Amino acid sequence: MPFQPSRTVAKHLADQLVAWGVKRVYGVIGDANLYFLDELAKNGQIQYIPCRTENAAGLMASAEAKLTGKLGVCVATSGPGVTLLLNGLADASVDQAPVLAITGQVEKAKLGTGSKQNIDQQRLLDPIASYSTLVADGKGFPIQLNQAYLTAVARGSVSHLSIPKDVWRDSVTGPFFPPASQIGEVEPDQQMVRRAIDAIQQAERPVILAGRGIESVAKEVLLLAEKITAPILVTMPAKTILPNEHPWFVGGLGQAGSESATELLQSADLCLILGATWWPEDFVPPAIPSVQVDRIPENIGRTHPCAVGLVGDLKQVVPELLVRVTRKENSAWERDVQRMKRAWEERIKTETQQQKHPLAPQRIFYEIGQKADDHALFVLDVGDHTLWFERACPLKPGQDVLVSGRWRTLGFALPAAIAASLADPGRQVVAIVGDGGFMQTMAELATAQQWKASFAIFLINNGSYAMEKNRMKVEGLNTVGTDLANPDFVRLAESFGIKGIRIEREEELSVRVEEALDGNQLTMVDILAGDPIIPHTKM
Ligand SMILES: Cc1ncc(C[n+]2csc(CCOP(=O)(O)OP(=O)(O)O)c2C)c(N)n1
Ligand SMILES: [Mg+2]
Repeated sequence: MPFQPSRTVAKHLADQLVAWGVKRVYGVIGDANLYFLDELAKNGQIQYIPCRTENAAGLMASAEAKLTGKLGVCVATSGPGVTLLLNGLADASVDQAPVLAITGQVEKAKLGTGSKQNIDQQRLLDPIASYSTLVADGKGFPIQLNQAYLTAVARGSVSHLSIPKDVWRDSVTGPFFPPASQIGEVEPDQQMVRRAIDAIQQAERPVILAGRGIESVAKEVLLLAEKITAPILVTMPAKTILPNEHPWFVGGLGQAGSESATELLQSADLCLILGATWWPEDFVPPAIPSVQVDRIPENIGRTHPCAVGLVGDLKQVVPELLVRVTRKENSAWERDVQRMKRAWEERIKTETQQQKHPLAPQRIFYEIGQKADDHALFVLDVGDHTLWFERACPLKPGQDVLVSGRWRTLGFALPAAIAASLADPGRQVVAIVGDGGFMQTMAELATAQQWKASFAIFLINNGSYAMEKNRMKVEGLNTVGTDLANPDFVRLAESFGIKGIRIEREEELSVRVEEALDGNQLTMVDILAGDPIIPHTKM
C-alpha cells in the first residue's frame, strides 16, 4: 500500500469522496459538521452546495443519484438537521438511488444524556438506510466509509454515517479505497429463456410492458413487438426511450397513461414485462399471465405472481428473444391495436386543443412539449399536474423525465431541477410544479439563484391542492383544506432576482412558453390553470 500520511476523519472523508469521483455535496451547515465543511473547502475539488433546508439537500442528492446513477452525497447536522433530511433520503431509498448521508452527532460523551440536539440517528434512519453506523473513532472509519459506499452503489440504496463532533478530528491511519468495480453482465438461465419463448409463442394477444430497463435495447424492443404482434405499453420513464408515434407504441399504463393501453391490456393473454416494476393494480387484470425480464432478481414477481421470471441483462435477453421467436401474424389483434391507438390519439388531440379560461392543463403541457428541446429533462413535482403532464405532453427519445417515483413527495421538483442543472449544465431542464408542492421547497429559489442554475420553472397555478380536492369531490367529501391563497409568484421570483412571467390567456401561451425556454437564465412562469377532474380519479 502506498504511504498514507495520517489525517483526520474530516479530511479522510473529503479526500475519499474525491477519489470516488463525487463532484457535489448538498447540505445545511450546523455545529456538528463544521470540520467536514472546512475540509471540503480546503480540498476544493468538491462543490459544497449549501441548501436552505435539509429536506431539499436530501432531495438534491437523491435526484443527482437517480439522474447519473452515481453516488449522491448529502450532509446535515445532528437532531433537527438529520430529522429534516429524512424525507429526501426516503425518496432515494424507495427509488433505489445510491445516496450517502453524513450526519453530525453530539460529542461521544453526550450521547444519550438528554443533551441538546441529540437523538439516536441510527434508529431514526433504520427503515430508510441499508447501512447505518455511528463512527466511534478514527481507526475504523475508512472501512466503515467504504462499506457505506459499496452498499449504496451495489444495492442502489441509502447509507448513513453519524459522526460525533469530537470524532471529526480523530486521527485516521487506514487506507483509501478505489471506486467500486462494475458488476458484470448477468447471464440468463437458458431453461428460463426457453420457457419465456414458449409462453410468447403460445400467446395470441401478447402485450409488452416496457420500463426504464429497456434503455439500451429500444430498437430491439420495437422489432420484437412487430415480430410477435404485441402493442407496447410503457411506464413513465420509458416514454422518452421509445418513439411515441411508432405503430406498436400505445402509451402509458395507469391513471396518467392512455385508456387505450389499459383496454388492450385487459384483453391481452400475456404481458411481457421488460425492465419495468410499475404495476398499478387498478389498471391491470389480476390474473394476466406474465413473463418478466429484469437484471435484479428482487424486481421479479414483486407485486404480482409471474409465470416466467427471467433474471438477466436486457441487453442480452431481448436480442436473444428477437432472434429465437418465430414471426407471428394475428391480423385481428393488430387491427384492434391500431384502432385503439388512433382512438387515443384523436382523444388527446381534442383535449390538447381546448380553448378555455383558465387554461386547460392538457393545453398547457402540449404547448410546453412542443417548445421543449429534443434533449430536455423534465423534472416533475407531485399532483394532478403530474398526471396531466404524462397524459398530454408529447415526449421524444433523447428527453428524460425525473420524478419522485415511489415516495411521491411534494416539493421534489425545484431541488431536483437544481441538482440536475448543476450535474448536467448544458442540458435544458424544465421543472413542472404545482402551486401547493412548489411552496414546500420554494426557499431553494435562493440556492438556484446563488449557484446560477439556469432552468425554467412552469408553475401550474390552479389555486388548490387539486389532486386531493378532486379526490374529495368524487368521494362526496367536504373539500376542506384544499384551497390555496397564493402569493404573487412573479413578484416572489423577482424578489429572488429571478425572471418572472405570468400567463393567463391562450393568446400569450405559445410565445411566453417559448420565451421561458429560450432564455439562458432561471425563469419562473406562473400559469393560471383550471383544475378539472382527471379521468379515473378516486380515493
Ligand atoms: C410531502 C407531501 N405532503 C402531502 C402530500 C399529499 N398530496 C399529494 S398531491 C397533493 C396536492 C398537490 O397540489 P399542487 O402542488 O398544487 O398540485 P395540483 O394537484 O394542484 O396539480 C397533496 C397535498 C404529498 N404527496 N407529499
Ligand atoms: Mg395546485
